[in-house]
Amino acid sequence: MNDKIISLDRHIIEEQHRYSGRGDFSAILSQIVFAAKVVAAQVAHAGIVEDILGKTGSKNIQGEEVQKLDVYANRLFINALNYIGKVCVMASEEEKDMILIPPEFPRGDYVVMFDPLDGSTNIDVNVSIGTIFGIYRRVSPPGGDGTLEDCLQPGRKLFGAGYVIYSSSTILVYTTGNGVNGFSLDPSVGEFILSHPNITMPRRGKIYSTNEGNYPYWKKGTREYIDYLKSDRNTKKEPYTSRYIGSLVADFHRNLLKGGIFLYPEDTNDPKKPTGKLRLLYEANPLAFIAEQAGGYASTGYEPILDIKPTSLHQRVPLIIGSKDDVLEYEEFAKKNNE
Ligand code: AHM
Ligand code: MG
Repeated sequence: MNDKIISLDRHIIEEQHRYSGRGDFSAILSQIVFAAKVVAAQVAHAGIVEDILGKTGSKNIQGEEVQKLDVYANRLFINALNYIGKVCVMASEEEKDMILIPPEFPRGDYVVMFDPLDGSTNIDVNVSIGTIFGIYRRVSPPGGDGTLEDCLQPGRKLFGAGYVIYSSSTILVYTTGNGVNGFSLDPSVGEFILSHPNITMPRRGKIYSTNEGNYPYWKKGTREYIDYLKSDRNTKKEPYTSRYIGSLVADFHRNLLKGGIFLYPEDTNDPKKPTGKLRLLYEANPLAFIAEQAGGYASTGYEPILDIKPTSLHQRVPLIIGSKDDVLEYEEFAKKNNE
């Protein structure tokens, strides 16, 4: 038996020596891990507990209001982070406005952005879903409430980022700018254990992941790029493999480990998605930071995701992310034929 198991707690403490030593980030991450464990347990139950998948407002067997899983996860992350005195403001894909710390709790130096349960259309059908988070240092003066300026920092300023996948096993992947590591939840001990040390993304993959039903709405450059991947004209001289789960975290995780490119480009003819679907603050930025840390790359097709200066909390961006050479090649198509 292996008696040198590296738990997530140990890894966090070892990382902490590298950047500050105050333990603020470690405390935040521990709370995220706690909330993720509760979500993982709920997801595991979701198939068998009556009504947990039901609409918000329905009643459970005790006559209590039942929360939809994504609404529940959102509250869980907020309540796990708002009292610890390390965070000054949060923002969530599920909340219209930024989330201030209640008056009774102290304000800290960090800002947390999260998508509590991504891939919501997959909840009801037992397909992998996930949580995504990004952590910044505040730019507003210490002590007071966090501000919108704290929330609207470019991804380049991220201090740490990660995601959790709730799937056949629960896996947490995170980085603090010193490489990317993955941990699997061992349900027998209730701890995340280092299972994927120092993850690096292959320079080029052979998988593409996109909702190809949107093909008619894409710009010419994107259509030509996908045609190219499916042909023998590409660098591999054979068609790429298509894999699309429809949960960003799960599609990204597969491509992170195996190599590949994920695309949610802008839809020129669809007024609902003129700048893509995915959110810059909660989805694109944290995953772009992880991708770059693993040797990959994320782009809108025209500029690196991490360089965008956000202008609003729920801003959407085209997201092309994955193996570096694949994403760079997409940029050539996008820039040449951007109609
Ligand atoms: P959500 O935040 O409402 O769950 O939407 C985000 C999800 C991503 O996980 C996924 O990549 C994308 O939406 C799939 O969209 P589509 O169904 O248009 O292919
Ligand atoms: Mg989402």
